[in-house]
Amino acid sequence: MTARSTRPVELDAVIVGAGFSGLYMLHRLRALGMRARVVEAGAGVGGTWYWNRYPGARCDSDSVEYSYSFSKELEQEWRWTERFATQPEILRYLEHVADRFDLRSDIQLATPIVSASFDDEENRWVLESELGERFTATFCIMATGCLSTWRIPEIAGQSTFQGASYHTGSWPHEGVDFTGKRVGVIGTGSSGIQSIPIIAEQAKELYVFQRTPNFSVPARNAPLTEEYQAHVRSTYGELRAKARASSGGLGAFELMGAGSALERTAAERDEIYERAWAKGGALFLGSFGDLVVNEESNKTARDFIHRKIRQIVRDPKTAEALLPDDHPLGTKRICVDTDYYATFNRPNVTLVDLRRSPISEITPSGIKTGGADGEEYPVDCIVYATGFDAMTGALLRIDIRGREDRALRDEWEGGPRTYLGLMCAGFPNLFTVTGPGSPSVLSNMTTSIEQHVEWISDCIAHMRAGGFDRIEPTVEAQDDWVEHVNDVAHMTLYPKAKSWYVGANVPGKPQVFMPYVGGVGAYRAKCTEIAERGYTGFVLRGEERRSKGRPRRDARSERASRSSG
Ligand code: FAD
Ligand code: N01
Repeated sequence: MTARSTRPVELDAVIVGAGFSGLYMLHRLRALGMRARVVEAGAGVGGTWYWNRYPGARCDSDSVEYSYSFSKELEQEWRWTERFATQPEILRYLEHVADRFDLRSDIQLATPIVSASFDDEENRWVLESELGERFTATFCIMATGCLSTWRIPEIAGQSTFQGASYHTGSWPHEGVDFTGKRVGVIGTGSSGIQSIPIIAEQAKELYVFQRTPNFSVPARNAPLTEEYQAHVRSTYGELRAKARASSGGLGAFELMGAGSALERTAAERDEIYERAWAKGGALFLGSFGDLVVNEESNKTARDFIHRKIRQIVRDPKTAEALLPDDHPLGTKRICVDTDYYATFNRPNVTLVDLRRSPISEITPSGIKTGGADGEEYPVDCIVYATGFDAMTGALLRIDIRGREDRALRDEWEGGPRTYLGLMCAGFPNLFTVTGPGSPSVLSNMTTSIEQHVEWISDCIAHMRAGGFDRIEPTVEAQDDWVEHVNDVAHMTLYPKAKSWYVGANVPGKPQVFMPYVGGVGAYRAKCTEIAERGYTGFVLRGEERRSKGRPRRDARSERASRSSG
């Protein structure tokens, strides 16, 4: 019997995705006594950390902050070993969370969802998997990830290549040994920059195909001492509270130089940049308060990094080719590396500058640049570090149909439209965790994920207590929010870069700045206020049932009564 002919699985809520978002969502909905199930395409839990197993993969938010805060016990029990945890360590953590909170029995793996349609009459979502298995539920929560749809660009001749090809976002579980191999890495974003130094140590020959140079700062990764860990454990509450109120979702974030970089002398500025460079990590962007809003200030940081690259890279031609110059610092995700620039001093590493001569084709035995008289680089393996169809990719791969059979793909033809990044008009009871229009990828994502998951589960609790069976934003509220997201973005330098934040990395994708740049603290306050005022901008259905005598608890009392892990 095929899966298609079986009866649908009936649930109160279906959650798509088993990463940080989906795991916590399941925990919260179970605490409300709901029948909930996670469906996940992968064969394991962990999301990003299940798929991205490339050499050097690790987080660049400090591990102690790149973690859940909802369970004090979990916080106290878990020991992170390094400032920036490796992929295997983060995956172990998420597997531990799945076990510790006994989540696995409600997680169905290897189940890629291909469609989700709203049945207006029944007030239920009907999801279908690739194998034809169906799930129906009142609530559907997309925890499908902002960076989960990896993409390989189309290049002529690709299918003729005789060697092995890999994408960083879908790395073989058994690992890849590059010893003695000639390797070509295409792409120099965060994934390329993390993996290149390690591949270079193994490979006989490494060619790095760079189209656009990126800004990278040293990670200064190090083991975490017992004293530091004990200090964090004893002050975790404070750290998390700061993270929730902060702009970027990190409690330890401190502006090194208050005010504008332009208010300092060149020597004072450099002293602060040197300190930030020595401290390591993406917090370099916090050297001054105006780096992402003032182009002249930004140029001072750019010039500092240019000087560093020229100091580190011995061959002047290679150093010049590595200098990022087409976008202000920070307007593409700043990269964090260990020995990236120094890797170009190795005799087995060659930088191929695609701005001088683009890739023309992939041949059976290598990568060719330029025209007919171009150069061919012979390789045994190709590593595509070419990124993701970010933020909307995973959602639009699913054929999502709302009321009156309207397709999300059509509604978002000109770019994503959401209210708060949480819901879309015309798609009742469908929630998105870290959807476009929320701070998401501009923040430490665990802080933003927890906030979204808690808001969604509080909203569902409010509905259940109040006898509401449907929630949907109004078109007006959504339009205002989309306009606000856009206005705030244009107060910054972010839209100046051809980044994946605006969809510029995917041919044909509408170019709209997708995340909300207004900051985690301000955004959180807005979401809370909306809920406390009875979900302004949303329409809740079921008032008539409430007025027939069912008790209604307001959002504030719901939140007070919610249980935590
Ligand atoms: P994901 O972890 O992406 O999980 C989504 C899951 O949904 C995936 O497992 C996917 O298979 C599943 N899914 C998607 N579509 C379907 C479907 N149709 N059917 C079934 N299942 C589906 N963020 C930070 O804040 N700090 C960092 O240091 C950091 N480092 C990163 C490093 C890398 C290499 C990458 C790629 C991202 C990094 N991020 C970082 C962002 C990271 O994606 C988030 O921090 C976080 O892991 C997202 O969790 P999630 O559960 O929302 O999504
Ligand atoms: O992807 P990217 P990523 N020919 O899109 C190049 C998170 N992350 O996987 O800039 C040649 O940044 C492309 O060139 P260009 C983090 O949020 C975090 O590296 O378009 N080159 C670019 O160099 C990050 O931002 C960590 O000109 C082509 C590269 O491929 C996000 O995930 C680690 C090409 C893609 O870079 C994505 O990072 C890893 C072509 N046809 C990921 N097409 C941490 O450290 C694309 N490129 C926390």
